Amino acid sequence: MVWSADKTQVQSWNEWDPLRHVIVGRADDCHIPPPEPALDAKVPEDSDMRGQWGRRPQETIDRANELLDNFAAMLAKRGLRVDRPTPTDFSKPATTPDFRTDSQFGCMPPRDVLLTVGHEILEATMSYRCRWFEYLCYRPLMQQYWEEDQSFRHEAAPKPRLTDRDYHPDYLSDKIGVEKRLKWAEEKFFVTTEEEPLFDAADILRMGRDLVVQQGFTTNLKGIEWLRRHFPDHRVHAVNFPGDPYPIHIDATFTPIKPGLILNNPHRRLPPEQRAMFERNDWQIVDSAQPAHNAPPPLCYSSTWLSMNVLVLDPKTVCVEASEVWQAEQLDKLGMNVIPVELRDAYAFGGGLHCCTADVYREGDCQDYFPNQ
Ligand code: DAV
Repeated sequence: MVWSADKTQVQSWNEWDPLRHVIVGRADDCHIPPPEPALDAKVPEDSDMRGQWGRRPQETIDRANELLDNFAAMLAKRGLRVDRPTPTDFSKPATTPDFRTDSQFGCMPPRDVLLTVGHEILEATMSYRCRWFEYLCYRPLMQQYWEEDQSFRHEAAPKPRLTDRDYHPDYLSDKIGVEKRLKWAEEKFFVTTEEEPLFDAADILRMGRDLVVQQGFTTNLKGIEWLRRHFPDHRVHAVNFPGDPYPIHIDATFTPIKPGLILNNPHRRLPPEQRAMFERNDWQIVDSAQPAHNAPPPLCYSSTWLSMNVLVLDPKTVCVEASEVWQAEQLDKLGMNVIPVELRDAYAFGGGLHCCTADVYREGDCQDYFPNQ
């Protein structure tokens, strides 16, 4: 099928084929949400965010929006169609019959919420209470795509209850210590329980017929099983990364660049038995370069490894955050054309270049990159 900018088509099977249509998030009205079990487990114990919540300062919102707008404009200039979400009022509490939390979060990272697989966009269950209603920011776009593309399948995973039974109480302390966290991660003891299926879309890598899904704080085994039954034509692989004391989202840990090449965070290596599938199919798993920074920017949930959170535009071209010189150098040496994009002042709003985007259309069809299973 030939892509044209005037005709909406939803399609994306992987993380690397030529990207033509994309959603870029916004920083408007972003809040630091009040404490809640799953969120607290992710905030590092020495973080400046502990105990803080409320609307982020306006000048930081304006700066983040400036960077996101520039990124969107650069993509548009390269001929991509770029859509933006419609922020809701994140100061409002999120309330269901099962829980209440006093504010919501934002809509900077569409990658966390929307999973595009082929002609389908699936809204993830999410696993934080403050993010339960975030899909609403994308509904105007989903409705538009649904009207304009007869093949588009708009799906939503079952909304979770998110009662206290979804979270292990052992994680409700800010004095666990990194050593114990690493031991728990190794034992696959995460903050979320197996009460009901839970997943964030950013825990999933799309690699043609194969979906690679990280089990961690935001995605549990029932979530992975739900995906397996929902995508019966795919092979769904559960992976985990024992070196990560705060495992949420796979996109600062394991980053596919093109068929046959994937970067792995050297502090969070894929366990040997899980590497076999890649090795059997001649995929190279390369240790990623070191981040350029020793610490994340202020009031940021994510680690310095957002250096790896790159956006692949096609198998020869990749967007890398402008200050991440080591990551850029490595990708250049691996034969990629690197486009530097300034985004660091927006990291605190929900992540890097991969997080703040979601695929609507990539060229190419569904291929089998792992015929030797
Ligand atoms: O390393 O803090 C960030 C992932 C954001 N989607 C990290 C993971």
